Amino acid sequence: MTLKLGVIGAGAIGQEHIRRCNNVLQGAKVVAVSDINVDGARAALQRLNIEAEVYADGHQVIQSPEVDAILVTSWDPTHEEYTLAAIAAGKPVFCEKPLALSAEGCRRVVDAEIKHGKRLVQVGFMRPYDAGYRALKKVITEGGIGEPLMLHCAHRNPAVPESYTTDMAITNTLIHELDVLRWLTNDDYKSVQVVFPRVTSKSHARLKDPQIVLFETQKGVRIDVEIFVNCAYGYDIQCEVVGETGIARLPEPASVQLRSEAKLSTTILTDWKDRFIEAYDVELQAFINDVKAGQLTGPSAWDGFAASVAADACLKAQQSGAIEPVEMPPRPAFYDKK
Ligand code: NAI
Ligand code: ISE
Repeated sequence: MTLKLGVIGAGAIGQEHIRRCNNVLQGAKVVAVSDINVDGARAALQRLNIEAEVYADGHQVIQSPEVDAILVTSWDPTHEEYTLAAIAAGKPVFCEKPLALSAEGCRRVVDAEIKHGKRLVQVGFMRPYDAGYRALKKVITEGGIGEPLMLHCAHRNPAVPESYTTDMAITNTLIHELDVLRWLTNDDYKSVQVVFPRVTSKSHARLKDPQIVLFETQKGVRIDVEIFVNCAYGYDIQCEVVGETGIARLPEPASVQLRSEAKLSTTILTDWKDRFIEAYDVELQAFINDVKAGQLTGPSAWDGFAASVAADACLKAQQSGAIEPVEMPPRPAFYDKK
């Protein structure tokens, strides 16, 4: 059986996911798309040479009897509403990060899913599907560097538009680390502080860039994450784990080493689409397979909530300059092994 997908939001990642679902992955097909920019959605489908019904309202996609499962790839503030509507319709939903703009919003999704009685939500945290992060986790889990003591991380984008604000460095960008570092270390955050270095001249009026986010975890691990979204030179994701007996680093993406014109060089990628292209393929194939098998296993609404609890504390720390607690409630049994 081919799983019929409805996609809400046909921008950058929406188009990428439509392309991969129809041309790369197995067992699913996009049959309906919606975007507030209807003409843009039509033009995108034409460019991709894909035929699908186009709707102006995302709720029409959710309600369509032709659609079995939903992908939410619209702007961050719309995620909660569409995910709640998909749960109300009893349809599985893959929601891009963040699940909602606040922990409160994520909690509403968690509560709705628990009330429904079965997992319906997967959050678009793709890094746990990345081969490099998986290899790093294996080293840690197998004791290759002893117990982790410190993590040094960086999340660098070449540039962001003027619509990107200081808080989005947390809710839109750091949210990936907030999820993947919990998964990597099997630990939870205890407190956080945000430090602002000198602002780059490449930033905009409403964005303080870069930022350094400092965590202490429940096990006492110290983590620093640099978020630098106008770094100018490329798209660069770094993660180094310092353990009791050694250091493990996230591998760099494969790149030919070039000796030319008296220089030794390798290329640095410039776009998240290329950096995580395989991870996106694997996460969405897992979603499709799991929906067909009747049991979701990927990043859950609870993971979305946990990341947003930490994000809320980071936002508070941005404002206060102080060390803020991260208060994570216990996980409901509903999310055990689900
Ligand atoms: P984008 O701006 O290129 O595309 C968003 C699209 O959503 C636009 O076409 C816009 O018209 C549409 N839209 C906005 N409100 C809508 C609504 N109410 N109903 C239907 N369509 C609506 O943005 P981009 O980069 O594609 O990001 C989309 C989402 O995906 C964001 O939430 C972002 O955080 C997430 N994302 C995740 C990535 C990842 O690495 N997992 C990478 C990039 C984006
Ligand atoms: C974007 O929305 C993503 O999710 C990318 O993975 C991230 O690197 C970027 O900072 C976000 O704006």
